[in-house]
Amino acid sequence: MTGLEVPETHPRYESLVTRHRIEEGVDLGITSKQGLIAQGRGEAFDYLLGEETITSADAAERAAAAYLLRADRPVISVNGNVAALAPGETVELAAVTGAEIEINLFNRTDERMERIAEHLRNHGAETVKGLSADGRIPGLDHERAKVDADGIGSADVVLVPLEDGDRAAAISEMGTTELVVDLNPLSRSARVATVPIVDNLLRAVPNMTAHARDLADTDADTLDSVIDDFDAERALEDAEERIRGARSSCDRLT
Ligand code: PTJ
Repeated sequence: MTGLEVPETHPRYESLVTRHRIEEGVDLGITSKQGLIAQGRGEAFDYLLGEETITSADAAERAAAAYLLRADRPVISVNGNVAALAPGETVELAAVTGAEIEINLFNRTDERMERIAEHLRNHGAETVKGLSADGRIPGLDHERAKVDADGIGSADVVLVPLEDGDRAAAISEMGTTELVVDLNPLSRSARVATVPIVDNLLRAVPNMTAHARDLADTDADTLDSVIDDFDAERALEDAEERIRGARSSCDRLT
């Protein structure tokens, strides 16, 4: 269900669905207007990547799934773009990996926090963290630093899709293992991440869930070897190479 009158055969179908969801998110008061700009930036990178999950991103998604399954206190951070683009998919990933969901906003207002929490509950979330905001990420100004002490504040692994570079760096400084979804392999968020996932959130979240399902019954040693085999530096280089040689991957897009 997209509410969008575009045939699925359209070469830019996924991109048009994404734009539509973000637009709806703004109308619903869950996505910020800056979220539209962030989406545009992401879309440009996605175009250059060929609007598909490249092999190294798939490996990153598998490693991220392994990290979430191995964690004692995993948390998935949700902002206004994530809530608009993949609410049900995020709830599903949390359920499969045993992660908490926490709303963590760059442009934080009580009204947006409440609306996003309601939106996530409507998509099946039982518990949504972020509203008590009794913890702080050190080194950030007040609003952006607010987290739940028993959520991101004490998590060992955090998945932060579409994070702003400053906060991604501050979370990583806390010693938290950070899994970042960002289509820009040059962004600070991607570069400070333990696992940079250079892929569209719309593809990355369901693919992480599929990997988590596949890995759910494997032993700790197998999960550790998935984690150890992943090379973050190589994944970033691979995405950059793909972007630099974009002409062939873009040929089929209009
Ligand atoms: O809802 P809020 O208030 O927390 O604000 C959220 C945004 C995203 C507006 C805020 O965090 C922000 O301004 O982020 P930036 O600094 O623009 O960074 C967003 C990054 O996400 C950019 O590097 C984009 O390339 C990337 N991006 C955008 N859309 C997607 C994406 N990455 C993956 N999938 C996308 N759909």
